Amino acid sequence: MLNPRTSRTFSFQVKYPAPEIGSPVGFGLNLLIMLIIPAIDLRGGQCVRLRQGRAEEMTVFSDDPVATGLKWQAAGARWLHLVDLDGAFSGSPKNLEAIRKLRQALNIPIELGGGLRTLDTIKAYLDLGLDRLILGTVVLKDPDLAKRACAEFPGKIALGLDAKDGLLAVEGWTETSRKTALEVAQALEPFKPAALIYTDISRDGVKRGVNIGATRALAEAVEIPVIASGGVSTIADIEALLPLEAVGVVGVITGRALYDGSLDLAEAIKLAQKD
Ligand code: AMZ
Repeated sequence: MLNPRTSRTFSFQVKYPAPEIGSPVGFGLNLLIMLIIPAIDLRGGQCVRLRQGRAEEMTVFSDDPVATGLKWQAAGARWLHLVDLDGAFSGSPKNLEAIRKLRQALNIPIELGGGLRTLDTIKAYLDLGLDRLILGTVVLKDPDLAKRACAEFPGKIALGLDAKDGLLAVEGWTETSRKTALEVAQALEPFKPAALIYTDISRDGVKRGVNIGATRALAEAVEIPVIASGGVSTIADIEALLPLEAVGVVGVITGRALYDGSLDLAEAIKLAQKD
């Protein structure tokens, strides 16, 4: 039997791309599917990973974001998570050329965050063909703008809730606020953001395992689909997250583990598509 949360999750997941006939992501019933979403973080046009978001602890994994994106797409990814790190640190979009090229080269949907701080920028990136935009800093610093964006672009705005010791961080994670992910998510829930992307900063880029407890607590407290992020290291982390699909965790973002090979994307996708 489908429970309401599962069907909500399901309709969210099958929206893009149209499921192929015979695919395990077809309109069959009772499938529990979690999206495994590969991440590309851009700095100076290159694919990089930071440790716990610190700009000075950066590893360059590739100078060819399009090749990287095509690789994840070929491995079966159904979404790409893209972060304009220069944008997040500076407060306005950078890396436009790389983002444009990725959008042109890939046919899977792309979500983008980093430096999206005005309605005009949001509109410009949607016009570029990006499928979902992630708002971080403005959610805390200008919640009215975040609410307007959710209302004006239904289904297109995700909230990036990035927590350091339980409190949300903004401005490239260089500033910590006094608010928790839970209270901010509940305050914006009436404006129907498409998803909450919850990152435990202390785990991001250090492969310590996902913060299952905090991710579950957030998903249980709201009706908005939740995507977990930060800490994935091996297939065991994916396995540990799968039960959270029942409470509305619809996906997990992974970066460093894919780049260094400790997680195989195709294998993780296969595991997450089992019914
Ligand atoms: O790694 C970091 N220091 C970092 C990062 N990955 N800082 C911000 N971000 C990401 C957030 C979200 O996707 O996870 O940038 C986006 C938020 O950007 P902004 O400009 O809206 O705060």
